[in-house]
Amino acid sequence: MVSTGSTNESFEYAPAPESRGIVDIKASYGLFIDGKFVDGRGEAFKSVNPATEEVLAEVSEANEADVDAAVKAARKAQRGWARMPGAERAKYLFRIARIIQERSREIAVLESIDNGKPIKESRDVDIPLAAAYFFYYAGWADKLEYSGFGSTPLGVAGQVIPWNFPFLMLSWKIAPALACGNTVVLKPAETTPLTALLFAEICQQADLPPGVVNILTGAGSTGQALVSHPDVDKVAFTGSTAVGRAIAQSVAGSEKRVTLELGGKAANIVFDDAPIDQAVEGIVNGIFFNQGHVCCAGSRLLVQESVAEDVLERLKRRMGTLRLGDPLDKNTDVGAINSAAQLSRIRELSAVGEEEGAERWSAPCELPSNGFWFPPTLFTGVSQAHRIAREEIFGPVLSVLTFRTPAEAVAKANNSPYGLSAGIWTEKGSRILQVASELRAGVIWANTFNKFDPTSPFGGYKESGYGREGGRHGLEAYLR
Ligand code: TAP
Repeated sequence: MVSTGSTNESFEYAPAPESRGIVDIKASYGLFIDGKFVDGRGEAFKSVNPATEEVLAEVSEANEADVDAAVKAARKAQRGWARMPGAERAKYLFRIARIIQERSREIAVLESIDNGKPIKESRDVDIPLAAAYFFYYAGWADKLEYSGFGSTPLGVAGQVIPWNFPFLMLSWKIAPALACGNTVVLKPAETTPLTALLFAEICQQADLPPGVVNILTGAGSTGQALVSHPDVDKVAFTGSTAVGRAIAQSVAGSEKRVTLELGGKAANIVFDDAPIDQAVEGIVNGIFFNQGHVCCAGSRLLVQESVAEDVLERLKRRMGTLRLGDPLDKNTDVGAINSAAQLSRIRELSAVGEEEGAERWSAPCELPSNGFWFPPTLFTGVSQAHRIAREEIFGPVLSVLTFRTPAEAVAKANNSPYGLSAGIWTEKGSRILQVASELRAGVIWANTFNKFDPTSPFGGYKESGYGREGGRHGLEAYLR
């Protein structure tokens, strides 16, 4: 039995783990090039379950020669893929979407094992959304001339994705690229390669022509070799601002087209007329969903001074009821931190917060002895100059600041090098429109947070990158 550490009450509940019997994790995996699995020429690396530190599998690392082979396969396949009538390409995308739905439990369990995220999130959010992106872009494949961006594909896309939403990010990248007639070489993150390799099997199952999708596992050097390969026409990257900047420099002066989806430090703004209990749910969802490993996480709470005490009291009470533990347990709200390296980054920045004079409060929950864990945490007494208010922590850590007027809220929200997303909580529709028009953020939610939809474009301003993914706008990145 597991107990929650509520501040007011504690109760026990029976574990309800999802069976991992549905997944078949192989001892070792090769690279997926030209429709086949082949051994990589680099050194193999291990993928680890972050909740237990169990080694799951040995995975091939692609070196430069492997990258070259994958790009050649994608180039060879591209002409035929682009010439295929859009309605035929759509059939493949629809087929992939349906297979994702059919195998959704298997993909969700594998994602939770490899990534550490709660099964209720991979099962109810990541995988259904991934299927939805394939369905949505399948619908565009034969209607590109109505997109407003032409209908000529760019060619071969080199795509590099992070570890926080491995399967969902893959779908954001691959679905629009294929719909537009491009072929792809995709590199998943080193710590979460397994669902991308399962996707390679799905491509085989869907009879996708060889070379249309190639999956190269590996570390940063594989990603670097991919984005700097001279025969790649388009680079699509999601990850940190530092790596995004390096990529932008490396492709500058070439004809490659680039989209960068980078970090964020979203303000979640709560006005005094907001329904407080709903806002508290939104704050919790904003920062503790996926352990805060979310580029658009509401990591800065801006709360109006007159209700700050009430909001914080209710927020702490709610945080005390969050269940942290086994990602495969259907009751779990907060899973494992994805890697030891990420855990030490979260610990380091949290220690800086305390050194800078902010006050730390963590939910009183028991942390498992194995694996990588960090309790849901908030900092009060945070000022705008503090590093915890400026830098992306990318973990379950919330910085709380207060404001008195809407103008001050907007000024504080915009006082960030990032501009990816924001949340507004108020009863007044006019205030939502006014504040939203003044915020420099690519995505703004009102009285909700972290809602995604394939029809809606997503992307940032400033150091959060450029280009949009999703919706009709997402086609622009893959058409000439
Ligand atoms: P990064 O270290 O930037 O890694 C992202 C991907 O790039 C990984 O596959 C990584 O490989 C690869 N990579 C590393 N160095 C590279 C290089 N020099 N050239 C090409 N590829 C390289 O970020 P992360 O730690 O995985 O992810 C967290 C960051 O991503 C956060 O800042 C977060 O905000 C951002 N993020 C943004 C979004 C959007 S949509 N804006 C979405 C998700 C995440 P390895 O895994 O082997 O290092």
